[in-house]
Amino acid sequence: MKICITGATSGIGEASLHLFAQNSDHIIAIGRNEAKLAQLKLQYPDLVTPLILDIRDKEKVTKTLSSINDIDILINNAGLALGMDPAQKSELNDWDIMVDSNIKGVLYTTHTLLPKMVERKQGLIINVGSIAGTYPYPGGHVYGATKSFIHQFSLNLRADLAGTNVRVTCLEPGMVKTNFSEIRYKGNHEKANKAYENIAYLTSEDIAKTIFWISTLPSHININVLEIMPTAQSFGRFHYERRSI
Ligand code: 8X3
Repeated sequence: MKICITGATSGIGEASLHLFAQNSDHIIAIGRNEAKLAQLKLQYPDLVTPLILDIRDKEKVTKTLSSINDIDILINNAGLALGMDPAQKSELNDWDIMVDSNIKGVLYTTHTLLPKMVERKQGLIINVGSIAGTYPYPGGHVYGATKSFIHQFSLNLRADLAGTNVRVTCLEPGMVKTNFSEIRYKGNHEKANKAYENIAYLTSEDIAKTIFWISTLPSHININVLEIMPTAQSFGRFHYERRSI
């Protein structure tokens, strides 16, 4: 099979790449980290095709991917959260970057590759969403909203793809230890590490195994949405402002 993975140079994307490579699948590995892509190519010379690509670059993404006609699985994994301040204190530029990566990047890859999947009457798109797209939390504002978009976009794709044999899954992980927090807290190691302190978090490999499992399902099965959390992560109560009324 031929798998296209965005954000293939770290975290869930990289762990997925390793699993598919161990299965002798061919992988189009998309990322911005040239050195890491070169290392992955060195590790799997016959299986990995590295593409140095920023998924926010509409022209480059559409131009580069339009020449590839035989992708079986597209894993829209690249994305990020920036900042944890409340919306009213956050940076507008961070909002732009999250929208451009988490939403527009997914649109560019999907829009380019989807017609070819429909033509071939086969294909699977796995969009990596997040529990933050369903459950609000302080500081989640635009990050969570971009993942709500991914949730609904995935379901709407399913509606349009009826009868095409092309499948779409939105995979929505909770806390996974990757460089996610390092990026969210903009390099503040202390805050990033604290996020995972004494928590039996999910690992990239846990999610990669789930992605791989979805890819092995027979073509008559479509997982629409799959939410997955560490057992140690759960829900909180509502916040109430108490004052004399
Ligand atoms: C991130 C999940 O729980 O860290 O996608 O907000 S969580």
